[in-house]
Amino acid sequence: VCTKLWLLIGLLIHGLEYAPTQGMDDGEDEEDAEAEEGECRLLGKFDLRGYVNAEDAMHVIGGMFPIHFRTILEEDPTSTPPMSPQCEGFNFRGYRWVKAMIHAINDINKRDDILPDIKLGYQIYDTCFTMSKTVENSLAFLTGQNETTPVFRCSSGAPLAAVVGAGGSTLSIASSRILGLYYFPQVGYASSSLLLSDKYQFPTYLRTIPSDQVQSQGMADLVHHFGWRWIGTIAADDDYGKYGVKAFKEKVENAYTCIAFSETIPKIYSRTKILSVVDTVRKTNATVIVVYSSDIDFQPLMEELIIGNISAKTWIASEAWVTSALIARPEYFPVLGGTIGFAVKRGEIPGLKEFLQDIHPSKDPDDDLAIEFWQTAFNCTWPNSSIPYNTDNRKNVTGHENITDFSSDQLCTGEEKLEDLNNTYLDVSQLRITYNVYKAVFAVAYGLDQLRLCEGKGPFEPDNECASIDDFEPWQLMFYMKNKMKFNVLGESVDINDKGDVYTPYDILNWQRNETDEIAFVKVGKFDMPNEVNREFHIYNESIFWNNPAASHPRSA
Ligand code: TCR
Repeated sequence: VCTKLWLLIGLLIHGLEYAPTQGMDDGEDEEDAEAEEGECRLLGKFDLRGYVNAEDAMHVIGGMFPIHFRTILEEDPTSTPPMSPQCEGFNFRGYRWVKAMIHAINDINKRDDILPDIKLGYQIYDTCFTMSKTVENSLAFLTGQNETTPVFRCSSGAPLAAVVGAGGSTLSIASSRILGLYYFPQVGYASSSLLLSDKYQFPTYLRTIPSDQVQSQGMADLVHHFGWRWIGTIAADDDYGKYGVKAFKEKVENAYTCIAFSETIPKIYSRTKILSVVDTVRKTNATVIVVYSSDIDFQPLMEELIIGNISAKTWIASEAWVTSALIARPEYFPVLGGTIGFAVKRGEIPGLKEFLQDIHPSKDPDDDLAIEFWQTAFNCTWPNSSIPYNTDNRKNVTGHENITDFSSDQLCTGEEKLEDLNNTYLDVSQLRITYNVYKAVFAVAYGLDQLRLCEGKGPFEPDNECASIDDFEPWQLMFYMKNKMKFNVLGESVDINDKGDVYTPYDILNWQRNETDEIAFVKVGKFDMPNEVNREFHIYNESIFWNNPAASHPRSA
């Protein structure tokens, strides 16, 4: 089984990592004459950053999170052996998600009503918000490596039960295509693209965030509620943005409502393309604009909208940026004040705040991420550390001029106080995706528990057998994760249907300014679609702030 897996992977990525020694079959090559079957040679290197704790664990859950914003582009990769790129741009929010996953696993390990006496471990990697890293991570899960030198996932080490991730839709789609080949269960916490509901293409993908069919319907209801006629749309150039806008258009367009323009935000930074979007926004008569994009992709456009002094527009925010600290900045308020957006259900996770605060670079000198966290958060350099922070190599490659290097020569003392920090990482007031991460881990644990509880007559061929929790195949776990996934997390019932989808309600938020001039996300309504057909849309009108001189509900006629 291992050899097959390995050969297939080799074919799949034409030798990104290990491939069988050439000439092994014909035996003509002198040097390879003595090569044993299965001997390998190194083709390049993975660079896997993250957290692995699988010691004395019985089962390991994989995780993929955007701990960094991007990889550093290398210009000439053919003059050296292929090396996995480095990442930069520390993402505090993604880092909090990682911690939430670890916290969930710790919580499950402490409980004795779910998986009693079974210790779960984790293997968590950074996707750096890019496709190449995500593919690398997915292969690492399959081959079982947790260092830079891969081994086959054979008998050593605890088996990987399932994978939680991979963040954005485009990344989940990439990893799901690989994991799906082996029927490996995967539970997403943020990927909401409608494509992922297609079980022919993504047979093993489940999620704890609703599909964007729901959100797009909510946006369309919002537009109809206020009777807006002309709507502009802006989408990130990925499976989230493009399919989200597509669903929105299908649901909103009718004899009365029309689309004024449709623009996309480039994935690779290009000022020219961004300026052309700004130009469209300036010229349009539509006063209502829907933006389906992650915060990371939207931010460069936001900068240009500020420079271009665009105002008096009402922005409709998709879930991915509606409460993002990257976008919800006081300096953006002149443009974005009054934004109305959809946000998935909030949750409280007991003990998470304390767990997040329990971080210090001196705790573990090998914990590169904790050191980078500290350096970035307090803008200082940890003594004797060679871990870079606040670097931005984009300007070398893409002519990105706006960005400066914020690194400082100041040394960290270790006395810096987390409590003084006003940072997304520690903000537990808006746990939405974080809460989904927590639920996703519980979904895996619940599936494992169902598998464990099988006794006597089971579902598996040939003789209605059960699988054993001590030794099962990922596809056997998948059987349980496909059927009757209904369980409780922190008092809330989670119900994942046979398409792997959930239907959880959305809060409708409006951006207003509070007394201290910060942006407050005020809940002005609710959208609940408990299944494919029924829905409920409510706006508590009085409380909305409109960002136009008359402070009144725009007409967008
Ligand atoms: N779905 C997006 C990614 C995403 C996200 C987020 C990223 C969503 N919500 C919040 C960061 C923070 C919703 C996708 O690509 O599917």
